[in-house]
Amino acid sequence: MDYFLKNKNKELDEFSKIFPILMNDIIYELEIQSFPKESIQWIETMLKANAFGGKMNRGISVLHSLELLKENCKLTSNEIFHAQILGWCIELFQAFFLVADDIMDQSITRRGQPCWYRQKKPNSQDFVGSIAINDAFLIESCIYIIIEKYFINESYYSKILNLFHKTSFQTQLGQLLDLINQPNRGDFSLFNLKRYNQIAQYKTAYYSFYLPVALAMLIAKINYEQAFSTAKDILLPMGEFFQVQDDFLDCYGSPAVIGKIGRDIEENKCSWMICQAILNGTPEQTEKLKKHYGIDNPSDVEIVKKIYDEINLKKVFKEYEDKSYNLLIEKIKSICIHVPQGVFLKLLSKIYKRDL
Ligand code: GPP
Ligand code: MG
Ligand code: MG
Ligand code: MG
Repeated sequence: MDYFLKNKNKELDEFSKIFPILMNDIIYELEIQSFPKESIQWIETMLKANAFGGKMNRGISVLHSLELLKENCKLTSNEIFHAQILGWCIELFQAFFLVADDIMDQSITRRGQPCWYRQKKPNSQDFVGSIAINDAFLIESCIYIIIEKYFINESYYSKILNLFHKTSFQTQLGQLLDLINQPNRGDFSLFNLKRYNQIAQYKTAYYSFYLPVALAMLIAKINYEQAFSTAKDILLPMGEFFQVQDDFLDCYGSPAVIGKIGRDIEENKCSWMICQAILNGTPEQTEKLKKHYGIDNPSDVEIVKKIYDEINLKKVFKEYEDKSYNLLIEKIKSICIHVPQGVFLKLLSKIYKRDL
């Protein structure tokens, strides 16, 4: 156990070391365009605050997947470096989404700190506020600066670009559905698992699970389409499973551990919890939920959580978690033809029974 922990820390240390290199690349872009030092400071503070300091699970997964894809060959230092850079591009992609998502969800904290839009500007008493919208765009643009610098001469350069563009579109579509699936408070007609799964797949699964593996496959120069669709068949349900955990933790997770304070009830979200409450509750419980769900007031939230407890959603979740885990294992064992099973098993092992 100690060995694995040490190894994990060493891996994350190695991965973390790449971040300042990429920051310098971005800063250099501003310097050669004679941007004033305040803007350079802003970019530096903003990137550190938003792209650094997460779990780095998505980022490190590119290298993990590449190692498992090339099972029997030792990776070259160039391949490792490429995997780490693309890993950081996913971390930046995630930061771009989270900065914007926290504004849209009116969230309070992220990774144990106030959300970026709620932080004070450097050397000022004012809040970052709506500048965070532009910061989200800037973080996204950094991805393409970095990809151009390190991949322009690679045969798969345009494939990486297409993959990021397509994944961005998919995530934004998921976010759209997440935001509009709540037309009127108290109207539960759109809260069902079919709609929920589509939201989760688009807003989370493509960028969090398919993207890291697909990028590793590109570095490994895997060309056959079938391999990518096989990976998708496994990774999209895995991403849905991850989002269900996120929704469960939004309600029952400890803010000190997850670093964020749940807002799904207040924000009237089509969360897995409310879909399950509707499925498992009595008509009376559903009526009561309709009265109190989606109100930004602690006593209404309290009532909703009390009904969740009465319905025993913790048990419903536990059963779901075990069932989905077993189904995913079965799926991995049955349809892996082009990609080693280890790639998927490793990802699944990172999220099963997670508490953050
Ligand atoms: C997670 O939803 C989904 C995203 C962070 C994607 C956002 C996409 C954009 C195009 C902005 P969530 O709101 O449940 O995440 P969290 O619980 O971390 O706030
Ligand atoms: Mg959110
Ligand atoms: Mg959201
Ligand atoms: Mg959430």
